[in-house]
Amino acid sequence: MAILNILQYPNPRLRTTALPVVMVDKKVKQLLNDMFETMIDAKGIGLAATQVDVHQRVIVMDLSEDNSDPQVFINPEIEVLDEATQPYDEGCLSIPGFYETVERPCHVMISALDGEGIAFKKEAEGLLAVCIQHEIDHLEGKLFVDYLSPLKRQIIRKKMKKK
Ligand code: GNR
Ligand code: NI
Repeated sequence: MAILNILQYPNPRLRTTALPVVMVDKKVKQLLNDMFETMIDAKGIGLAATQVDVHQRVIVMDLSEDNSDPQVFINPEIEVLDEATQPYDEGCLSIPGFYETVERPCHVMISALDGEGIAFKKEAEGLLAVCIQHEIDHLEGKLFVDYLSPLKRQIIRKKMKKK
């Protein structure tokens, strides 16, 4: 196990598009373990491989209080089930200290492979729906600040560069 370095905005590597995983082999399982350890250490509820500079479609998540509910999503896709959106104050381990409200569809169907490479589908609402969309955005090189006004994004970018 290892704690991996989390890329910080505005590192251009965060804009890389991840490629699908071809086979869930030992190397991918090692990555999943390292990503869980990194996410827990950073006190996050989710982590996309893009954030640790690995450009494969891999996400880990744990929405429980005590890290008792680990979830893996490999090659995830979502289908929007309801165009209605919900606002949520989002944060990101790649943009620490900044929280802004983002509107996203509130009801989606997730299709993915689990940590053993088995395909599954899961309906998501609430925090799971918010988080999976935030993480899939990372895999496509997108960040929550991209939903903000250019002015707000520029302010966050400048403050992050100062750190
Ligand atoms: O830890 C995280 N919290 C969070 C809060 C609201 C909306 C999304 C998130 S995901 C974030 C971890 C992270 O950066 N994942 O990419
Ligand atoms: Ni994030």
